[in-house]
Amino acid sequence: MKNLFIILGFIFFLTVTADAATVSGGISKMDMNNANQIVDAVTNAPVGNAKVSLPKYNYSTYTDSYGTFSIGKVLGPTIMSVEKEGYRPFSLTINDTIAARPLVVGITKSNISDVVIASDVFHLGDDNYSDASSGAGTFRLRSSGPYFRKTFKLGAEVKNGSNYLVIGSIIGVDTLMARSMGQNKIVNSYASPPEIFFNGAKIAEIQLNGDNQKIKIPNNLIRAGQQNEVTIKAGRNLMQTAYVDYDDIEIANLSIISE
Ligand SMILES: [Ca+2]
Repeated sequence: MKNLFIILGFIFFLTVTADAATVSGGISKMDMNNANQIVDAVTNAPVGNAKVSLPKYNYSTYTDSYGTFSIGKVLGPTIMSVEKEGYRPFSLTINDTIAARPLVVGITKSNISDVVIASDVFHLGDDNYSDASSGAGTFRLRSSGPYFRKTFKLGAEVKNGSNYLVIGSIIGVDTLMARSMGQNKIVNSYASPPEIFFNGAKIAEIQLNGDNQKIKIPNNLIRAGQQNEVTIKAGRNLMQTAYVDYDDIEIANLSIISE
């Protein structure tokens, strides 16, 4: 009997963990009218006329005055992005399981110091990738090459705060860590992580796929009131030595926020 309680306890624990996983990335579930809804993350008020897009399906729609919207059937991991004037661009990676249930997504008002570097989805790599990759099936765009580079101006005041590069969503990262976390089904190889550079200095490596990854930008690298540059370099397949095989990835929404 005692063993049965232990087993039941273990099952309960697993259930809680599985539920917790579905509410990560700013999503929570609600039964209200069984509808998907966009709300203000602070006030919980519905956000109407927000644009919701699934780039993979070439699909976009706008929320109604109750903030509700519908999306069709989704297969595999898919980036969903939300745009609304006055709010930070938001994206999250959904799949068939998540899309089958009502989604409530909280979005956050933008600050005057926010800098949107890219509000769309872009593909880095060489368009040569395995069906088992954590992004395969989701990739829609042709690769723009192994690098992304963008120059933008930052205000003079940003050095007063903490500054972060925020990656809205990233899919297709096939590092050893991504593989060990079950993010892809590749058996025989793995890739080096994509590298992030700020004004030429490496500030991060991206080991995992996911939403809203925040990377701290050291203030000493920032040229306040001047042009600054972000570079993202795709990783490489470390098991392919005959030629360079970049790890194909897609990124949605790139911005800099100051807090
Ligand atoms: Ca490749």
